[in-house]
Amino acid sequence: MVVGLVVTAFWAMLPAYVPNNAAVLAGGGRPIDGGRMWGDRRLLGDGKTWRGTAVGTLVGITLAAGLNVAAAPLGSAIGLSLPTFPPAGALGLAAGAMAGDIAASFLKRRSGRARGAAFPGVDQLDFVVGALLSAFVFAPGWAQATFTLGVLVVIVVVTPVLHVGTNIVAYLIGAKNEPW
Ligand code: CTP
Ligand code: MG
Ligand code: K
Repeated sequence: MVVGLVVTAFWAMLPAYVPNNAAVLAGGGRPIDGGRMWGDRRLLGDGKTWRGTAVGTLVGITLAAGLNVAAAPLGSAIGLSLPTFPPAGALGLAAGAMAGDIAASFLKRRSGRARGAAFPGVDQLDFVVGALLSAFVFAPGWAQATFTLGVLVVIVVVTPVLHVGTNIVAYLIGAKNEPW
């Protein structure tokens, strides 16, 4: 029962998890802030690019479309009713994850953290908060049905573990500059 909840929560958040990793692989090119400063610091920094953000969002939406096809056959094979993603829900999760990460960079720069500096807690949950908030705004009925209290609790507990693990792997294979 708990395993089912964890699998369902992970599935429902995949279109929010994958965009950040896709952005790391696709990143580069023009920064979103165009190099702008606020006081003596950058607004967002060179780590938030148009290309990374666009590719991350598109990958998340495409993944959601693929999950929609797989949900019924895979769900019946493992005896779970896996959620599918309406377009507004998929967009909300993917774009919201990117927006949450961008908002965190804004907070990092304002609090004097250089690009790439760790911000424990915020680094692990920024994209979750962004993804869930925008899913609830873009597709409220779907989000309420999908992200029940139990699913939300699992997401908040499991995501930081996944995030830390994924980033260590990304660092070890050379895809990321820092292991966080
Ligand atoms: N990236 C990107 N666009 C985004 C998010 C990430 O291009 N919207 C790419 C950048 O190349 C970035 C890398 O993914 O350097 C790692 O992402 P992240 O750790 O979020 O950025 P940092 O470089 O650590 O910068 P910050 O301190 O602002 O988080
Ligand atoms: Mg970083
Ligand atoms: K980040």
